[in-house]
Amino acid sequence: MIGITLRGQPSLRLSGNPYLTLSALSANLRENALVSINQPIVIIPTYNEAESLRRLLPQLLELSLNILVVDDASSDGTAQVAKELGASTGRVEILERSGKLGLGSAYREGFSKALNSGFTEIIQMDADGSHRVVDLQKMLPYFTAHPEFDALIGSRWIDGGKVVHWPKHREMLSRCANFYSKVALGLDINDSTAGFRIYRAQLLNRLPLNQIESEGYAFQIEMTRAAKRAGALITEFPITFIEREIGVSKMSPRIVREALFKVTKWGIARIFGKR
Ligand SMILES: Nc1nc2c(ncn2[C@@H]2O[C@H](COP(=O)(O)OP(=O)(O)OP(=O)(O)O)[C@@H](O)[C@H]2O)c(=O)[nH]1
Ligand SMILES: [Mg+2]
Repeated sequence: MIGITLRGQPSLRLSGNPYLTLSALSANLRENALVSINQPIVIIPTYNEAESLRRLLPQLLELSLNILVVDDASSDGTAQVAKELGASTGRVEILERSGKLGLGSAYREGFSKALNSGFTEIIQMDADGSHRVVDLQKMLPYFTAHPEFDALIGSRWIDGGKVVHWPKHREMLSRCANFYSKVALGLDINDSTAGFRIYRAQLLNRLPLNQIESEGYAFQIEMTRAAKRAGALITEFPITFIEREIGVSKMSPRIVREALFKVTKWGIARIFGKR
């Protein structure tokens, strides 16, 4: 356990991350003096989400949390917007990558950075406004009050959950994909493709993150599967998911094919008892 006092800030206490080094912590503190690892961190992957981020970041910054934007060289100035909005707060960090490397790899890098910095509650959230801050305000206290859960999934497909402004075919696609994953993989989760989640660092530290290789929806399913295989207790919390109003979806037929192919492959492996 490490205690550090910084410019009159309360002592930052750190425990439970075997990979944390003092130099990683001090680098983090140098970069961002107001970051407190006692607060959760929200990882937001972005690709051309400047306008959406202008709406989302100010709302998130109303809460006591830190933000890591993982931007893949967006051409619309997303990283610049994140820098501008976060500059005065000291609670927004931007990981700028060289090109569009995929959602899965953005989260893998974001997780690794958050874990190395010693954060204990790590949130995943889309930038496009589909995931509401008002839902996060309910999810976080619930998760904190229930330490028995290793992860929480903001779910559209349980009682109380819903989607707004989705065309019927998107709803059918999501419902079918989730039903197929549930049955084929025995996941016991109704929304394993959801990207609105909270993980405890203890769980992420136990997962073989460098072996998770999916990039789109399949990434969320693969993380759910890996967490279950690691014995995680996962709870689903009802959310209202809003179809994006601005920007362009990065969902593509290739991403749907990846999920279908991988779930089938994992399902067959499960039947034949392979790891
Ligand atoms: N860094 C990074 N972020 C990405 C990439 N692809 C998507 N994202 C971000 O991941 C989040 C989810 O992407 P969306 O395009 O909204 O995809 P989706 O939510 O699955 O699909 P829709 O329901 O159509 O919006 C958004 O914040 C995107 O900007 C990528 O290759 N790299
Ligand atoms: Mg979206």
